Amino acid sequence: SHSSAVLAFDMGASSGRALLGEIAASPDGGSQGILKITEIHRFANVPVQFGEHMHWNTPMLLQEVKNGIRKAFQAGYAPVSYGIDSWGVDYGLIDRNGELIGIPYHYRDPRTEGMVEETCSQVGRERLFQESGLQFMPFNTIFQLNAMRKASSPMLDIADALLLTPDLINYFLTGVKACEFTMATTTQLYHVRQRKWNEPLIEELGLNPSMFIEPVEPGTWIGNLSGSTAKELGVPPIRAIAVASHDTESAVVAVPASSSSFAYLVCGTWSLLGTEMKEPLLHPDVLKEDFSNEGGAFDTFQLLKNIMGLWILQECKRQWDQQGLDYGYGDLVRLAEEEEAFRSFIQPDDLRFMNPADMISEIQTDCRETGQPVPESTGAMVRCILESLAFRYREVLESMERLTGTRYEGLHMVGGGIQNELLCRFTANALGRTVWAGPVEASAIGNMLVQFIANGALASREEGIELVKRSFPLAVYDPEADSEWNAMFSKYQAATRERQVSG
Ligand code: LFR
Repeated sequence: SHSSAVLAFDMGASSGRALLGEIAASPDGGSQGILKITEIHRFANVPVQFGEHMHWNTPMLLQEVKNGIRKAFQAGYAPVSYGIDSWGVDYGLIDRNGELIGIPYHYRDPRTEGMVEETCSQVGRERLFQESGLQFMPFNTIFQLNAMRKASSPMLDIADALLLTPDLINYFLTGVKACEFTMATTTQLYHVRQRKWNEPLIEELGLNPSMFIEPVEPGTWIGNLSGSTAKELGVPPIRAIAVASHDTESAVVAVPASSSSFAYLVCGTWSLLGTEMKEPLLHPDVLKEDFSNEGGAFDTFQLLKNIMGLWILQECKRQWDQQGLDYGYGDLVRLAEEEEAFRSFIQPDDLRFMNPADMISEIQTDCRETGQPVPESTGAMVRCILESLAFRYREVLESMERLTGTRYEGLHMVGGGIQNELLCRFTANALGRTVWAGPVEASAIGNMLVQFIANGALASREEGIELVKRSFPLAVYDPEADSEWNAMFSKYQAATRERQVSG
């Protein structure tokens, strides 16, 4: 029978999943289909420390993607294609015999310390912004590669190709070396106005321009599972589609907005707050406010800002888990609700929270240094993190409104982080605007939509959005009347004013 099912792999910094997507008949007998998603496989993604350096467990990631493909067929599904999206910026280097060189580094590896300053003094900060359009995150590919070069890494000498994470996994499944556009723009080595790799910059940094492969648009059919992969897994050689392989961009595809100008927050390990544009916005204020113009699907650019996000809470939870305190996220939220409100705040984007050895002490030290009450209990800690994030969202949304000259009615929140209902409620209150939350699996759904279009099962992005709206109900959070949130925003700002943020 004819199948239009697709398999989406969404790899996040803490877990990965394989979801099967099918356009199915509507249960109420309506004539229009709905998107049915089924979880096929889920796996933890735990970084590995090798001596001083932090790496991804890339062999495990490849294996788990294979397991996902095999399990889909074993469960009786027949996806015609698969696509992979993941976090940005990270890469594997391939030698001239086609083999992986070393173990891909994790973007939180400390070797990039000081590299933003060093690289900027070498090539110029304004120029770097004007050409790449990106926010200065210390882990951008440019800074990782410059750190390797400054260390005279012999790996660079033998590198023949650079493959960003989804392209790297695709290569070992298909034998095809490709480079997907949205991911390419996260490197800071892509020239956003010329729409090609920034060769002069690459050369000035002493890197080999021939490592960089010509990017393809999201929705490109890059090849099929190789004969050996298909045989290993006992599956047919299904199509490999380059989706919007940067997870943030896949998530944006699935935002169920009803106008073309909307504000969104992609909420996972990171919080990406942004809005969609036709062209990159390269005004000096965008550099000053340190926003990104990231390449998106369907010929868009996404003006957005990276906010440290739920990483801070994930790290605290990891410590509580290690202490044997068996809290689920539900427990943490309940403890936070019992605590006094607006006691102490952190600036989530302070680089001290990027990868501290002990997140709990880092927060406590920060509160002590800023003369605020120190959160001691678990609930107080969670409350401090969630309130601070919500106020940070307000700060960033307002700065985005100044940049675009647009007022946004509310905020679309998507991604795994919206399962934290307290965060959604706090956000609505902090903004004093409506929050529409959903879908949770935005990245996987955006990944599927791009595959459906590539395979001819959907005609357009607009059809895809309508499908999402019919299939996934939104949770609506309206700001509470007469809340103290508005008055407390200035307290947050006073407490965090002195703090250093990225860039
Ligand atoms: C979110 C994300 C962000 C990127 C960060 C690190 O998952 O992809 O967009 O800045 O991870 O790669």
